[in-house]
Amino acid sequence: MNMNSVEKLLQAVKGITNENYDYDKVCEVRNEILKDNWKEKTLSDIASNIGKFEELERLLKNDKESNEEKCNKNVNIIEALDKKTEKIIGLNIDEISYCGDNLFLPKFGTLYVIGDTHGDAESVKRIIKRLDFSKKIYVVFLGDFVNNGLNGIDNLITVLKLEEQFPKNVVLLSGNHEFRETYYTVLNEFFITHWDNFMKNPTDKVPPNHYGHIRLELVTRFGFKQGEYIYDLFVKWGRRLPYVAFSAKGIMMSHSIGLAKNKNCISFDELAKAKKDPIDLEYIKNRGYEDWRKNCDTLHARMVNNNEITKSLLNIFQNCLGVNVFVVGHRHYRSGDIHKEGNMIWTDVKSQGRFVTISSSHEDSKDAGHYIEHEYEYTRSRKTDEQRQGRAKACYTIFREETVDKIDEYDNIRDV
Ligand SMILES: [Mn+2]
Repeated sequence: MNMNSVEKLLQAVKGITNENYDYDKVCEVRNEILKDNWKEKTLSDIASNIGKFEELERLLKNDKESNEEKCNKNVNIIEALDKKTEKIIGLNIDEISYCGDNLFLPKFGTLYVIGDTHGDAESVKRIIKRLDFSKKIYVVFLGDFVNNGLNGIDNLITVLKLEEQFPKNVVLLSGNHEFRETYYTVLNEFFITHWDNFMKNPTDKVPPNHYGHIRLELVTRFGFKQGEYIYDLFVKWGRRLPYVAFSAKGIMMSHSIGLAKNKNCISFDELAKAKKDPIDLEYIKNRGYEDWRKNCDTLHARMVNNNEITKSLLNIFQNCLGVNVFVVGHRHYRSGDIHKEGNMIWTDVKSQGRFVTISSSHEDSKDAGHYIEHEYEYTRSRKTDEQRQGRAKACYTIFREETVDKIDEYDNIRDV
């Protein structure tokens, strides 16, 4: 968005409070701004972005080839695991193995898990600087690479380049943001959800200019046609990504954890096929992202969107798959909390436990925008409420031992 547009929006929203908030007025300005920004740009307009356009196009296309190659060749791992009683701890592999929508990591080597980064390329680069690829390490990103933060394009380029450079060490999982969203939901999030959140908990930052969306970002930086072309590549890439990683150390890593209603067991095979489920694909295509996120009861939809992780849900995964500890993203404002049991009412926050929620975007990063600050602040502002206590800061996790049976605040959690 250029300065002129930002100024126009600021003018329009100036003086708006909870009492006189007028959605139609904001929409009117929104439409004017979009009209200005979304007209076809000439090549000279996008000259400064042309290197990035080509780079992102190449990375998203290359990943297609390598992903298709990687998957499907290890299906026998899943058959063997589903038959074993010890499950994941008994897995004996010496390299990353992709099986359908799952992937498996060896027991030996240090494992780094990075949570939601939401367009925050700066925080991602800060973490990458601390990784020593001359040692045997594995790096797992838990998805949600774009939206809300301000630099989704650079964030995608950064993680895709890292994966390209170190394919034997780096894995990218999908979250609930690696999907096609209609302009309706994009704008709804941009102008309504964030605005409402801001009004409930105002800070000195101006909200509409401090949230990004990858579809708007691509169109604004590359022009409408080129932006939509990359968006299409991005959406296809998101659908191909695996979404659950298991380490033979005994760790399960995923954007969130969930099961369809009335389900009380799970297998590696079901997890491996969930993103190819035609019902899931049709639902998102016909009903749209928002409806899919809230109402679709497929395994995949629940696995990446669920916000209610309970003790009994974790017990199902522990008993059926042999997982000891769980690392998830998605719940940004609970970042850094380690739970002994795993419970939506969050009464069991401990310094040691089997379940941790991590978000890896630092609120002071220039690419983080206003979103993450707001998310973390939500937890901190409720320090008097026992159920709302927690670290609520950007972090990632490290697991060094061959077998992991708990997560420890001091051994495993690092600040970004
Ligand atoms: Mn998420």
